[in-house]
Order: sequence, then structure tokens, then C-alpha cells
Amino acid sequence: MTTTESNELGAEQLRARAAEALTRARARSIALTDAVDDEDLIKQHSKLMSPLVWDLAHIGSQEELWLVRDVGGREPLRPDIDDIYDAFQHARADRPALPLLGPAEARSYVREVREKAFDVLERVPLQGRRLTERAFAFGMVTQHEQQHDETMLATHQLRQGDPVLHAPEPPPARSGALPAEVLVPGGAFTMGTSAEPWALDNERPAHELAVDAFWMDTTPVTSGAYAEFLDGGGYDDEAWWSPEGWAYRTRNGITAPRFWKREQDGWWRTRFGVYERITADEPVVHVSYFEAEAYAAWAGRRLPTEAEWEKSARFDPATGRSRRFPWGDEEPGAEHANLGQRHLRPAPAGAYPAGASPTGVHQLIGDVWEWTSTDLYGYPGFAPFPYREYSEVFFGPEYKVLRGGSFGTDSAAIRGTFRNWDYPIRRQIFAGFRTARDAGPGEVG
Ligand code: AVJ
Ligand code: FE
Repeated sequence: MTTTESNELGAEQLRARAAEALTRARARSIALTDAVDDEDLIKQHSKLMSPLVWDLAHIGSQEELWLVRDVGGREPLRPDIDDIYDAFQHARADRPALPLLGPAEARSYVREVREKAFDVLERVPLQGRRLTERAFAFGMVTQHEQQHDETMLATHQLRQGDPVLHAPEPPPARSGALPAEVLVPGGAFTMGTSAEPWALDNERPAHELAVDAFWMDTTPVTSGAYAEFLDGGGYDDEAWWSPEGWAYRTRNGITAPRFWKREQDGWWRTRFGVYERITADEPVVHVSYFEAEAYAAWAGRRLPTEAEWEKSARFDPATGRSRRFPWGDEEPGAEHANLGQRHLRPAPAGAYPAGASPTGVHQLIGDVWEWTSTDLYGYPGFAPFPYREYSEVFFGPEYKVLRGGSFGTDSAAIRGTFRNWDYPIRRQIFAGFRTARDAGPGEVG
């Protein structure tokens, strides 16, 4: 919903939107967990991930905590399992050893929580308390479920065995020849938001920020371009890597993006159980921050800062305003961006002309998360809401910000202001990148 729309929406419309968003998230959680048998649900497919059945019950547990107990003021359903599903109590690697709810129990638990949450949604006043203002708590819980659905999709990618997920191919490239880069003008723009109803604490508040003119890649870096770096010996030349990146690459024997394999006839990869040849015009995915940074140096460029990314995605030079999305203020449609697991891969560069920003940057939303060079911190005036553990406890130099969402991100959990973060070594997430460079004198736009 647009900001103006939601300010005007009545309580009944807000309730209907929240119900619809929660229902869509649940259909996805069920599809991701029904796709495999019980053994696969309780198994740990990678030390980096929880068993799928943990994610499922954790989704229910957070919903119980926020919607049933806090917003609804109702009695707890299962206070005995709070600890097991508290992400801060147990690292992912330790979760399989916990006395987890089994698949059938987890399914009935999330169903019971949802029935109660819907009852709360029907009755609770959507005003008078910040948590329920414009149905925020319901939006927050929806985004939480969708975030875990993307995490579960990453677990599916790590799972061994035959394909169990299916989706149509993304649209082909249809933009015609695009310039390699576009100039984003210098000057102040509005970063972050104070108006977006379901924006999370770290996206707030809106603030003015000056950014020098810069050149931004028109599209994310493709697998074909990345393969040139690989085949040119980029992984063996320390010159392109930061000291931490080189140490990481050496210690872990990193020689290509995760899931890639060199065959006699070129690069192949495994994707959701399918072994296939790399597609040259598709954005590269499953690279760490350190690999992205090395590629950018090899290309004579650099990664964009988070502010540059957001200015590319939101700033409209004609009005001086920041939009909700690159294409405007409307919610993402199938023509704008590759989101929501509608396809099981990034779309080729140039597949979404209708999603381009006013300055002509394509595919900022959807396809692949994009690494930025910025560490995760709060904006000036940041205040944790409603809990410190959503983002504040992660602030610091350990985490790099990722922007824009991937093919596995639902539209409810992405917008021009949305901030994601991860360790710079992580590769199992659906992360790629684009590069940038400073504008020279006389190129100030
Ligand atoms: C914002 C994606 C980094 O998955 O760790 C899920 C989202 N927070 N449960 C994560 C989240 C609590 C978070 N990220
Ligand atoms: Fe969570």
C-alpha cells in the first residue's frame, strides 16, 4: 500500500490487507515444508541452517509472542517451548539436538497460533498503541514469516537430492541494449522513511543525506561477466582482494561462487537439485561480500555504498522526492521485479524494463540481494522498535548491508528502504552485487 493510501485506509481495510498478507506468507511456509518428507524436515542440511521444522515452529512462536500474547493480551499457548525457538538461545548448528516439535506437532502449533492471531486481528483496535497503529505488528509478523521462508528456500538450495520445487522460467531480457552504467546526480536526497507503515526500525527515520555524483551499473553483475574474472585468474591474484578477503579465500579454498563447478565445456552449477550450465546473462548469485569486492577491484570499480544504492533506487531528479520503489509508489507487480519465489532463479539482465528507476538503473528490486560496502548501523535518530534483537544487536562492523531483495524475497518483505545484513563471508544467501565508481569533475550530473 502507498503511504497516502494507508493513511486513508479504514481499520477494516487494514485488517483485510493484514489477513491477506499473513495468508500468503502461510501458503508459502506450507509449500516449502510440504515439499519434503518428515526425515528431510527434521534433518540439518547444512551447519549454516536450521532444520526446516525449526523454522516452521519458530514462525509460529514469534507470531504467538507478538500477536497472541502482546497485541492480543491472550494466554500463552506453549510457554514451555519459548526457549527452544528463541534464535538467540541456540545457534543454528545446535538446533537439531533440541527437543523440537515434530513435523505434525509443528504444523498443528502454527495452525492454532494462526487461528488465535486472526481472532485478535478481528477485534483489536488499530490505534492508541504504536504496535498496532496501521496494523504494524501484523505487518512485522508477516515480514518475519516471509524472511524465514527465504531462509527455508536457502535451505532447499543446500539440500541434496532430486528437485522438489518447481516454477516457470523468468521473463527474457527485453530492455534492448542498455548502457553499462548510468550517472546518478550528486546532492542531498531523502534516505530511509518515517511514513512507510510497515517499515522496520532500522529503516527509520527519514533523513537528508548528501551523496556525490557517481556512476552505477545499470544491472547486477552477470554470471558471464563474473566468469571472465574467474577465467582471467582473479581468484589467484591477491592484488584484487582485501587482506580479509584474501585470508578468507585462502583459508576456505574458495575458487568460484558457491554451487559452481568447472567442467571441460565451462561453468556449471547445481540449483535446487538441477545441475545446469551457467547462464551468461543472469545476475551472479551465491558470492560472498569478499568475492564481490575483489571482482569490483578487478573491473576498476568499487561496490556502491548503501546510500548510493538507495539513491539509485529511490531518487527522482524531476521532483527531488524519494520513491517507495524504483518504478514509483505502487506495490511490486509481476512486471516490475522478480520476487516472491515466482521463479526459482534471477532473471536475465534487462528482463524488467518496467521496474527501472528514474535515473535508468534496472533490477534493483528482486533477482539478487546486492552487497553494499556499508556496515550495518542505525540511522541518525534510530530507536529500537519493538525489540532490540530485530536489528540493534547486530549494529557494528561485523555485518555488511545488502539491499533490494532476491527472487526468493516476497513483496511484503522488500521496498526501497529495506535493509538486510549478513557476514561478509556468507554465500548460501541469494546474494549478488553491482559495481559503481566516482563521477569525475565535469560529470556531476
Ligand atoms: C534481517 C534477514 C538478517 O534472517 O537473520 C528473522 C531476519 N530476524 N528472524 C535473519 C530475522 C529474526 C534476519 N535478517
Ligand atoms: Fe526469526
